Parts: sequence; structure tokens; C-alpha cells
Amino acid sequence: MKICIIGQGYIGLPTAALFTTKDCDVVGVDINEEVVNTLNEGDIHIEEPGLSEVIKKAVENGKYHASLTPEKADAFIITVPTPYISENYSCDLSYVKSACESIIPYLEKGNTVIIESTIAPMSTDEEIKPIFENAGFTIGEDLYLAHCPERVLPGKIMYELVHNHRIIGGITEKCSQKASEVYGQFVEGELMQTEAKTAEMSKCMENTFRDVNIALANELAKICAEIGVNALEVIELANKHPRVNIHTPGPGVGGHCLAIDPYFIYAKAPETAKIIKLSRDTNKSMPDFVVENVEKILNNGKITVLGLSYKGNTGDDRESPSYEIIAKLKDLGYEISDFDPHVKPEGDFSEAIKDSGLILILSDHDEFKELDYNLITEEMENPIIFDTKAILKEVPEDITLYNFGNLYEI
Ligand code: SAJ
Repeated sequence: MKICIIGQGYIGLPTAALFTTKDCDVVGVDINEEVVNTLNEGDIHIEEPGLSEVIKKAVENGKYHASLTPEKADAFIITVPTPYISENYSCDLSYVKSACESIIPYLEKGNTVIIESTIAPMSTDEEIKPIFENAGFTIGEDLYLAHCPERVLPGKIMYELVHNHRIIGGITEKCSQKASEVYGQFVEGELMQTEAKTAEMSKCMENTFRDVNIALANELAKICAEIGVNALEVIELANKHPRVNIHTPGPGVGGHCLAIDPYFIYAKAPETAKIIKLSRDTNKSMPDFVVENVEKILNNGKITVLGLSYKGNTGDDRESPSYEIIAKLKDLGYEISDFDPHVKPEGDFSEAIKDSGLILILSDHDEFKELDYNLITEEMENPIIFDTKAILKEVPEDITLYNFGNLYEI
């Protein structure tokens, strides 16, 4: 089978690599000439464990090449970004649409086209299908179109692409069957066939489920701070119930999925999607909540922020609440230093905490779980830590520790 994959990023390139391991010929298309050149030399431009070996081998044995333009193939997979448009709470489909337009000259009867990019519910039916119909194809008869969202975790992409279950949302049943045949080449998880709109909604809802649950935990943290209860202890105890799983409160929800996908649903039914919108608002209010509490701990001076990325043990800082918190603290006149070994590996912890009045932990990196407390007491002006991710369990007596469990003590 020959596969043409448009967009050679975090999802497109690993997907291309996996097809080559199953004797498929793959052309990886990207608009970035530098990326195309790098890939054709057998090197990769992104970091993902296990990926570079596969691409190197596939370039050597001729199973993979990159190109600026599409080529004829049996299946076309679109893995381009869908940026968030804050004005109307929806996704920018322009890259997906132009990727669709770009393959039209190469399409032949019987081909399959798969959209993997995360898109708002109804997009495949209302916005993508007409592009191919206008080019003369009848979907389900001479061209097969499906939305098959990816659901992988960076760092584990090569494993999860093979083993995770996949939602295969065809415009017609035949479209789902055809798309399943494509993924059946390397996917070992279940291929769950459904309609395109159900696949779109499922993907958005998976991330919304998590966002709403985090909002509940964040609201609990605020309530407990107000009335004087330890929220972290409440969560620990309540979660011993076999059917309860309260999530973890934090400084806000970052990343390019949870903080965005719920809006795609909200935009479709703003009058009805009340919990979804309120949850987004609650999670978006957390940077302010952190700042308010910092102000209660320290009037002025230097604050050391530990963690710039949106979650632990990654250098990914897209939509990270850390930057909003830092900007707000700077506006209030605090001097800010930061330390994040994943985002800024050149940073120096001892320099960052020197003469600081407060350490503010905003990401749960493993490196922060064991801090050098002697250095902290020696270098800091006041040895106080505000741990918004609750990663420190116990600190020496001469250090004051605040987290979302004891904010009412400030
Ligand atoms: N967070 C909390 N409290 C929690 C859990 C997370 O505040 O209890 C925060 C994190 O600190 C982070 C944010 O939420 O700022 C998002 O982190 P995450 O690990 O929950 O999610 P993402 O955005 O890295 O990845 C999600 C995943 N989706 C789900 O778990 C439903 C992943 O499986 C998807 O592949 C990915 O979105 C995607 O691309 O859609």
C-alpha cells in the first residue's frame, strides 16, 4: 500500500515511520523545505523516542521519502495543525482545508482520505466533504473519507500509535471500512468504526472530560481555602471510594488539548454547553488564584518560579499557565527568576533562588521532588515554598511550605 501523509510533525512523522515497518511505501509531505531536506537525509527534526532509527532505516531502504508536494497514493492522511481561534472559540481549519485542496490533483477513484487533526464536531461533514465533492468525487462511492483522531502521549507515541484503540469515523460505512484497512496495517488496538461526527465529538469530549474534572478539583481547592479545610486530604480520602476519582488541583490547565478542545464543543452549542464553559472559566481563573495567594505570602521582593512547562517532565510550554502567572507577578512589581531544567537546561538553581523570598512550584518535574533544602535555607531571604502541584510531602522545620491543602493558614 502507498500512503501519502500531509504534515510531518509530532503525529504525521511517527505515523509515516510505522507504516514503513509494515512494508508500505510512504511519502511524507511538509511545507517546510528545511524539514523535508532533513528527513530525506535520514535525520529527524522532532524529539520522540524510537522514531529516528525507524526513519533512518526507511530512508535507506527506500520505503520513505519526504517531499514538498503530494504524490499519487492509495491513502492520504492529513496531520496538520488546527490552531485555536479565541474570537469564536473554534478551530482554524485553514491548514486542513488547504491540505485537502493540495491532494486533489493526485486523487484517483478508490482512494481513501483520512483527517487525523483535531477538529470541531461536524467539520468533516460540513467543511471537508464539500471540498472533495466539488472536485467531482462521490464520497462513499469513488472516494472514501474518514476522521480518525489521534490520542497519543508525547514521549510514548511510537508505542501508543500501535497499541491504543482507534476511533474510525467514516462518512459512510464503506469509508470506515476503507480507513480501517489503512490503520490495520500497523495498529494492534481495536479499530472502532463509527460516523465522522461521532469520532470528532469523542475526541473533543475525552479532553473535555479531563478539563471538567480538573475544574471540579480546582473549585474544591478554592472552597477549602475559603472555609479552612485541607483540600488535598479531602481528595486523598474521597478517592479511597471505589467509584470516586477527584483530579488534582493546580495552577491552571495548559497544553494544546485540554485547554482548547472543550471550546470546539462549546462553540457548537453555547447555550447548552454550560458545565463545559464554566469548567474552562474555572481552570482559567487558577493563575489569578495563585497570584492572590502569593500576594498574601510575600509583599514584595524576589520570587523564584520552578517550572515553565505545562506539565511535569516535559519541555513543552505551550499554553503553560506559568507564563501568565509570571507576567501578573511582574506587573505587581515582583522580581522573578525562573528555573526549569526541561525548558531552559542551561539554568542554575542556586542562582535562581539567591536572595529569593519565595519558591513558587508550578510544574511537577521529578527534579523538583528532591530539592536541596540546605541550599534553600542558605541562599534564600525567606525559606518559603508555595507548591501548587503538591509534589513536596515534607520539608525541614525551618522551611515554610504552602500548598492547596493549607492556604487558609496564610
Ligand atoms: N492537570 C491538572 N490536574 C490534573 C491533571 C492534569 O491540573 O489532575 C493539568 C496538567 O498540569 C496540564 C493539563 O492539565 O497543565 C493537561 O495535562 P494532561 O496530561 O491531562 O493532558 P495533555 O493535554 O498533555 O494530553 C491530553 C490527553 N488526553 C486525555 O488524557 C483525555 C492525551 O491522551 C491526548 O492525546 C492529548 O490530550 C491530545 O492530543 O488530545
